Amino acid sequence: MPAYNSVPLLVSEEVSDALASGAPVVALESNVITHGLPYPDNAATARKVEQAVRSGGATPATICIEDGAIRVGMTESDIERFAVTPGIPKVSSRDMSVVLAQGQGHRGATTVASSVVAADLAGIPFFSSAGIGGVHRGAQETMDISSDLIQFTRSRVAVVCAGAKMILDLGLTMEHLETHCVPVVSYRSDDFPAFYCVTSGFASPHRMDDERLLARAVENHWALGNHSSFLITTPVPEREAIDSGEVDRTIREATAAAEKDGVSGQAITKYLMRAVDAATGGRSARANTAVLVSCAEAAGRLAAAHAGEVVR
Ligand code: PSU
Ligand code: MN
Repeated sequence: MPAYNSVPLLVSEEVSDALASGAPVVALESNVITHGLPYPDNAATARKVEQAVRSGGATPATICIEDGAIRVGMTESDIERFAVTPGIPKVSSRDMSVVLAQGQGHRGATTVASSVVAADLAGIPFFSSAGIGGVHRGAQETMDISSDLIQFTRSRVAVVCAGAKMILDLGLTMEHLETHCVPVVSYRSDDFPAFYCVTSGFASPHRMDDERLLARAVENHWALGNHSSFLITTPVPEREAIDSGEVDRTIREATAAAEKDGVSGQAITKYLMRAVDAATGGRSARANTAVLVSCAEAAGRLAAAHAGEVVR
């Protein structure tokens, strides 16, 4: 086997101290900063999400790529820089090698897939995101399936999320996860959620309410020899939720408009989300923050339970 150069991994002092002492850490993506809400709400939200991880009992580690290195644990000023700089590319797992090689002056905002790659490399067992990528509506024709789902079959990370957005085909997304042996457990809920909708209309394959048992299930998955992810869903609090019927109609209209405007591939998520935000008068943008915060808080709590349960 030829030896490969290792990828520069710049782990912040706080995160590296936490990892060295076996304290819980939750990895976070940066694509949500650059491709989610507009400035300054994106920066404010990223700070709230980090705070939510802390109130759950863990250390946040927001991930990005900058100057040829993977940064694990962005500082306040890193977050601000990413939030204000236009045009930072969305970097999913297949793009990482290229952006890292480009080096100085190149930045990348990590998706769920690439953040999970980085978390696995850094030895961080938990990651939190509001919504994972999934199988797109019409994927039978377009073959648009998020790399997030594929990366879950390769990285050993527990992923906490509120399911995926209604803009996706959630039935097919769940089928895909099942086919690829990715466990799905809903924490304190019976249903697979749909981002800012409490339910997708699909029952979850498993429900667990006890964090310690959930931590054991995660460890069992890895002890069984699986080098893959473990999906944990948690729904947005009811008072912040949005009615799924309302969103569904908007998405259908926006999907048709996107096709007419020739928007597809990597750009489709942002396009559809902006359409939903406009149709709900900004209510979905607020709900978006609520979902990120509630997932991060649950992830902090679950990572803390996991760290207490597992001695490596
Ligand atoms: N889902 C959301 N908001 C997002 C994304 C997904 O509700 O911003 C982002 C995440 O970074 C996710 C990525 O990992 O989009 C998936 O993109 P694609 O479908 O192109 O793989
Ligand atoms: Mn895609």
